Amino acid sequence: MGERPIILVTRRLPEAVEARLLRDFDARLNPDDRLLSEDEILALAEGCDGILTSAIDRMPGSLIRRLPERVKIIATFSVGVDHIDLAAARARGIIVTNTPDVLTDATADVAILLLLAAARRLTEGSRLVREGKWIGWRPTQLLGLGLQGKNLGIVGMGRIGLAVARRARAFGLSIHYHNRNRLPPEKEEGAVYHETLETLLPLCPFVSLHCPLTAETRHMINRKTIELMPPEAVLVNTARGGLVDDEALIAALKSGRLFAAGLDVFEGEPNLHPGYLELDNVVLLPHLGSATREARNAMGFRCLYNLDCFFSGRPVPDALT
Ligand code: 8YV
Repeated sequence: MGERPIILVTRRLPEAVEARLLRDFDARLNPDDRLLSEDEILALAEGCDGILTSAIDRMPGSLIRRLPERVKIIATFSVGVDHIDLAAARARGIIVTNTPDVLTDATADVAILLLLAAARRLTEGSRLVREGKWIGWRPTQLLGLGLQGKNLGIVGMGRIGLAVARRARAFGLSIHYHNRNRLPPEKEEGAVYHETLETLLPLCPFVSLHCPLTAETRHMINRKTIELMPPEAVLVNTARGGLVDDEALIAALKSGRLFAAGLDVFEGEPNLHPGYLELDNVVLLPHLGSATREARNAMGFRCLYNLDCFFSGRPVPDALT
């Protein structure tokens, strides 16, 4: 076997994934799992053939343009690629790959988890018990919202949106969706398509976000669009924090205009807007969408498969550039 490709791995990965990396590549690991600065990434990428990165390592054009000539592939341990300037990578002839499919179920599960938790006031109930303030069952205690017979609006009907729709039907929800393009009927399975958010939102007491973060979708949930939602609606976000204008959402949760929200992602995470911490009607998770053993292993192996294909001259399945 010839020289093994040298791969910079920006974050600590599941054990089995790192073992395979060390077996098949000359891998530069990050055992302390320290978040690397752009300058550190540049310095460590010296002499590397590829980078295995993650969604919290920002790769703007200014970084990509300065990467050593030798770097030819960036495999990101995520399905989202808003942290990478794809145009800059394309211009440099660098292949960027992501990890679709393998985290679909895990992320859809968390969307449903948050939907139920927000609708049924998990934060308040859990706090009552943990703080020893629960004095007993009462017929009117912490009443939440039922799902049966209501509409769920799914914004972004890709793999994860579809998986959420499948789960939501089991809870008696009817599906409405907004997507760049309408899906073929066999994929819609009865879901109602809306060309715009403006027609979707007024019909949906529950809304779940599943679209990528782009210049067009940034702050799509804002003061104006929240006003379109029915009174006391519930918003779930497992996609990207930047889709939501935090100030607007916090104001709506505070005033009771929205009943609750379930959030797994935040603009500027891990530094979320402090206003969320003061609210009882929001369920907060630390970006756990894909955090199952199964999904994280599969994401790692998907990155490795892309690297294998690239370095052995085969077509790269998840190439985006
Ligand atoms: C990842 C995600 O766990 O894949 C994505 O886009 O947001 C999460 O599932 C996270 O981004 C780590 O890279």
